Amino acid sequence: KHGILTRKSHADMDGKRTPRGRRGWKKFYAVLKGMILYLQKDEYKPDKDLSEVDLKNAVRVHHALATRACDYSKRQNVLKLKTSDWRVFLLQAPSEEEMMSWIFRINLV
Ligand code: I3P
Repeated sequence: KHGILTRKSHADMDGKRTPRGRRGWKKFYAVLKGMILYLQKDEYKPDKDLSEVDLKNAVRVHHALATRACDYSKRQNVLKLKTSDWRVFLLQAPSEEEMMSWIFRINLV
């Protein structure tokens, strides 16, 4: 699965709140492949290697939990992703349908 996702980092690997300065929203081209959600700067090209930054932004979604971000109302179609290493991301999809589809697919991994 792939598509546009806008990401906000809410908590880091230690489970602590992501500090100010790193809590902004950023748009990515997201690709879910195997157990990894790649958050890439540019659209996926099969023949192109991922950049170092793209690899750094990749999220392991094995044993992660995706839910609708019910407690976040500033933006629409936002899902909450909790990873097995205690990170928390808010991910905004372009539509309700896309958000539901991402939640479903992430939780299948
Ligand atoms: C954050 C940025 C986010 C905002 C966040 C700020 O600043 O303005 O958009 O979240 O508020 O800390 P920075 O880019 O300097 O990290 P919202 O869009 O949800 O308001 P927060 O600290 O209350 O999460």
